[in-house]
Parts: sequence; structure tokens; C-alpha cells
Amino acid sequence: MRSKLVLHAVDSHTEGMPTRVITGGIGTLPGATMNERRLYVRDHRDDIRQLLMNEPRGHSAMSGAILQPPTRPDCDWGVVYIEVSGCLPMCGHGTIGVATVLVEAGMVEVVEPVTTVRLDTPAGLVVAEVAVEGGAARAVTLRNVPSFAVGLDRKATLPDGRTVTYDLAYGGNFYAILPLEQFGLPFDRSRKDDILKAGLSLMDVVNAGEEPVHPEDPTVRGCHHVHLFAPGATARHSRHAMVIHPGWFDRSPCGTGTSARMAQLHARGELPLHTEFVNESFIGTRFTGRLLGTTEVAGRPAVLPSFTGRAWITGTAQYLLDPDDPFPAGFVL
Ligand code: PYC
Repeated sequence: MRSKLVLHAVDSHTEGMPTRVITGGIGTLPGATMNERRLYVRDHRDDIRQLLMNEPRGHSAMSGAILQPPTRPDCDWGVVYIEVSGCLPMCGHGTIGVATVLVEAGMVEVVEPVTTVRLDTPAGLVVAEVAVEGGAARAVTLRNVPSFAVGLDRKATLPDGRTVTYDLAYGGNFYAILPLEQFGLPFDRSRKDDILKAGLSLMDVVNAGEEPVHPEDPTVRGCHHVHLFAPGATARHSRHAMVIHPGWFDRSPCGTGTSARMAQLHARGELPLHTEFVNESFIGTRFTGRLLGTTEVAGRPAVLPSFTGRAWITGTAQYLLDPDDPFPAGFVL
């Protein structure tokens, strides 16, 4: 076997959504903060992301996380998220996968019944409380970054002339949130292509108009996620299809999306603090969230979200790159 590199991975899935956790082979990336390391991968090492996420090693809805030494003294590990769509500032399902791998691979000191792992993410500190039983990670509760509503009842006119009303919120990424029925579509996986097309058309309009920018970090910008909630969704239990750039659905209930949704519901006066919110994915898997408190982000009201989900390890691998491989960056079909 010949290879230009050897990347060690523990593969997992969080409520159906893959996280390929890269445990070795990359080394410490340049950057004084985890966000600088995210930008370094985006600008200088996109080859690694593409190799690991694209076909034939990945697929069109692939997601992963590169483990790093932390850049801040109050954290155990750092994480740079990689996806088919790029490098996210924060990823909830990915963090649940990372915390599960760290515990089950013995990469943190494991304490039963709860192991606390403090993670340095590009979006800020995220604390994972892992429920551990007999060495197995049973569930992970994350305390996510401060989340906030950016705007309620915004209007967007789509290329087909339809005008829709949506809310925009941040939960580690920016989310446009609206009922799927505004597109005249049923919440039915057999209509996934139409649902995807509808979400992507709104995403384009949102970014072409007032592209959202994080008030404390201008490198965190753009709406790449559209949360289409199903008929019958309430502020206690909601089902949704999450459309993600450049054209795929989250299989998990989406942790940063759950955080943004809770911030949006709170801004609407529909979700009080310390109240359970069950968020269900397009494939029927669930995260259970709650808001732990309020805060401010650059002077605007924000909330402190938390959510719980489960992950399972699916394999271990060493990913190689043969010097003669005609697709060193993989491909997208
Ligand atoms: O769980 O935050 C999340 C997420 C973002 C994109 C896919 N999953």
C-alpha cells in the first residue's frame, strides 16, 4: 500500500447523521483560536476536507470533525468541523459524536455517571455532559453557544414569484425558519426533491438580500440552513426538514438548528426558560432541548440553549491517498 497521508478516524452517527471524527494524522493546525484554525482549513487545507467528505470516501451528506489541542486553557479538546458544505463554526450533532468518541475511545478521563468534556469550538465554548454507563456513552447533553433571533416575520420573494414569511435566528449557524406549508408541500420524504429545491431557493434570496453576519465575528456569516417545520409543530414538539447548502438534509434533528429554533420560539414568547422542547428530524429521530438562561450578544437579547441526543460508533478507519489516485479531492456527483 502506498499513501501520501494516513488519516485516523473513528466514524459515528448521531441520531442518523454521520460524524467522521479525525483522531490523528493532521497535527496541530496553525491558528491562535479555533476559529482561526477553521479559517486555515477553509483557505489552505480544503484538500483534507474534500478528501474526507466527498465521494468515494464520503458522500453528499457527509460530516466530520478534526480533533485539535485546545487553544484556550479552560478546554479539554478543540474541534474543527468539516462537511460537504464547508467548515461550520459549530455543529451540534458533530459535537455529540465527538464527545461520544472521546469517552468511548478513552481520550478523556471517564467518570461515571457523567463525564464533562469542555470543547473549544470555532463558535466558542461548548460543554458536553456525557451520561456514561459501564464505559458506554448513553447520551450527550450540550450547553451550546449563546443563540439569538435576528429577525421575525421577514419577507422573501422567490424566483417563482411566491412571497414567504420567515424568521431568522442564530444557534451556532444562521437559520431561516418557516412552516413548510408556505411552499404548498407536504411533510413527506417522497417529496424530498421538491422540499430541497424550495429551501435552497429561499437560502439564495436570504443571502442575496441581507446576508446575516454574526455581530461579534464577521467571519461567521451567511444563511446555509433552512428549517422547514411540519404542520402541527408546536413550541413543545416540532418536526422539520432541514435543508442545507449545497443540497442535502440533516439526518439528525440538528443541534445548532434546535438552538436557533428555541431562540426563535423564545423571541416569539412561545418557549419559556427551563421548558422541554422536542425537535424531530426528517427521519424521525429526536433531540430534547431546553433554554437554561438569558444573556446578551453584542447588546442584543440572547438565550443559553442546551439539548440532548445520542451517538453510536460505527467504525474505525485509516483513510489513505494513493499518489496515483485520480481523485485526490474526491468528487461530488
Ligand atoms: O447538528 O448543528 C448540527 C448540524 C449542522 C449541520 C448539520 N448538523
